[in-house]
Amino acid sequence: MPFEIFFATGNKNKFDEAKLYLERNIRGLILKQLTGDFPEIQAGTLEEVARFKILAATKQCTGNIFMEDAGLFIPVLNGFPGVYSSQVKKMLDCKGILKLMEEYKSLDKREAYFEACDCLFMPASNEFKTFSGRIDGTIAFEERGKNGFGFDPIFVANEPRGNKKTFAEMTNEDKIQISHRSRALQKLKDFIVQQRKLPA
Ligand code: ITT
Repeated sequence: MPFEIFFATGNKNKFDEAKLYLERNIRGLILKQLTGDFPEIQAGTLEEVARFKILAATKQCTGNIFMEDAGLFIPVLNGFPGVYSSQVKKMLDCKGILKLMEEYKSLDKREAYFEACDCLFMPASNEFKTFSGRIDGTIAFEERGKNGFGFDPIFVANEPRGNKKTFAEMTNEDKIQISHRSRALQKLKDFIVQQRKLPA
């Protein structure tokens, strides 16, 4: 039996990656995008932001729904841009991050990770569940690649072993094998499969 889940996001790239991953991994699932004006709070963690964001969306949609807050964290910059990634992308963009990283030449100082936190609400279980995923890597020395979105041109994942490509040089297909988003969605998938008693 086909069933629907809504992903409330204004970001088409995020939606496309999630659709590719979830429709392949949950039999019968149709992922739909719900666009709208969902206010974000400024909070200390992705989970707090994701939990807040979904409240407005559940007022507009009575179906199964999830939202995501994600960001790029750079330890040498005390986690910046982190929960501010969306605004920082608009204001500084990749070039601004590269500028901030100029004084850090060694790869260990250029360590970074992407993290995603997805918050799911299923009316049948009447609870909010969160699922997180993370991918470690480094900040490149220049922007490379045309695919993806956001900080993809400056992020080089540590996987697969020996990888030198930025996320923007990978196809969506390659990115979803390792990304923070698909790692969070894998946990969300396991929960849905168990809730709906679907074959895994
Ligand atoms: P919605 O809130 O509407 O879902 P958004 O683009 O604002 O869309 P987030 O707040 O989750 O999404 O993400 C914050 C920013 O972090 C995002 O705009 C990107 O710049 C960056 N980001 C998150 N995931 C990324 C990814 O997989 N690749 C590159 N940049 C990413």
